[in-house]
Amino acid sequence: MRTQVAIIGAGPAGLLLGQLLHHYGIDNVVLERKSGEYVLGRIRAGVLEQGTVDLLEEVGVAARLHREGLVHDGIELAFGGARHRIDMKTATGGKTVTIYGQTEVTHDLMDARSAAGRTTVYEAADVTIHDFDTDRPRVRYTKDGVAHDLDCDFIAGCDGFHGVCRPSIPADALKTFERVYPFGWLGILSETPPVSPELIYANHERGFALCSMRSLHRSRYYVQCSLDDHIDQWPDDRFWDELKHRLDDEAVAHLVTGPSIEKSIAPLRSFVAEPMRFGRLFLAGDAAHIVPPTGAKGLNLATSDVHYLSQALREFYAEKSSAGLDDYSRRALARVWKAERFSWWMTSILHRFPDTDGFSARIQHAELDYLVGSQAATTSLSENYVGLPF
Ligand code: RFL
Ligand code: PHB
Repeated sequence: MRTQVAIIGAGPAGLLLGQLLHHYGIDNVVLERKSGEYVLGRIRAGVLEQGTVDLLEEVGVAARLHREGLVHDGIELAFGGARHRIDMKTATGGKTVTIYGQTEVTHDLMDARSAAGRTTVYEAADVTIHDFDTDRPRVRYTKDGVAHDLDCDFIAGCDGFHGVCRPSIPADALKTFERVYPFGWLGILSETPPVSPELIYANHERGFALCSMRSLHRSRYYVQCSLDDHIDQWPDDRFWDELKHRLDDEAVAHLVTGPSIEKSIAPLRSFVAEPMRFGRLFLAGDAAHIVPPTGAKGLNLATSDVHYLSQALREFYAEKSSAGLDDYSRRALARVWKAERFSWWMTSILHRFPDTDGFSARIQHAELDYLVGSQAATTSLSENYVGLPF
């Protein structure tokens, strides 16, 4: 088989890149290790920046998002027993975020890809990438026990943090930067109405908590937990009790509890690999960088990466210019590092760290108090949360 761009990974980065390239008339094949159902079963992001929504619109996959997504104008910060609203729409001159699950985005992109008639190989095993330091890269994989070769012009490594593309780059050609946080997030999904119309980010002496949602009848809640915790130690009752401890009285009075339909623990990490290109291999999304989820930036960064990459590939095919490809890593990383900074900062002001003492707890409170009291600080938080321009 031959294609112009071989895309490894059918997460949001790979599928959106495939759709953008299709839109520009560039042939592409997506290879995914798991089944389509497995990919759709992963409960992950929920907050889409305006730029992400715009890009989905550009490729014609935003109809259901506009029908079912919830537009949020702000968030609430809870600390010291009270809640404070951050009016992001006013602070940013009209920008908002949309609550629409990553699962739904993936679903819509899968449907669009089938409709476009582009090839996706699910359950592609043993994917390996070759000769990407030449003009004739090649991908090998096995499907149903049969080995296949895919020749291509470029390889897009959209295969997430644990994928095969980044580790295939010679170690001395990559520089990596990492912070591993000493806690995780325990998350549950439940068929209950959200406790409040907007997301609540809570700083509490027992640890961080987040009240999010997927719709008006489906809630997503998180509590900071220990890295040693196992979900078996967290029956639903214990989860709801812990969440109530970390919320203000009014939220507790409104909280509707119910059985969890999904429960998982995610570790928190910051990670960046530089550069995001080696020869004709380009990394995008979690394959190149990870942010802790506190800033709701992971999926949105995957989106901005593939926006830059699709533009560069379009320029290459339409104008025979490599300028965009040569500038891809620099351009993407400039935005990545700003989101890394924001996500690290949100994590640091909202969580309880093992060395959080009276001094650092008061510094956190002072920072949160300043955030809700100063227009300048509110604007800074808001413009990062709704998403910096592409
Ligand atoms: P993905 O989604 O991991 O997709 C990579 C795909 O590659 C496949 N793959 C391979 N395929 C073939 N061969 C191989 N050798 C392969 N190895 C891997 C995988 O099976 C997979 O299908 O990466 P992508 O596309 O870069 O997308 C990134 C996002 O998924 C991620 O950044 C976000 O989910 C992060 N995130 C959030 N981001 C936001 O923007 N807003 C949020 O509100 C938000 N909340 C979250 C989050 C992530 C979370 N977890 C679980 C880490 C909340 C949580 C709890
Ligand atoms: C989510 O709804 O899963 C979610 C929302 C906001 C975040 C992280 C996760 O910051």
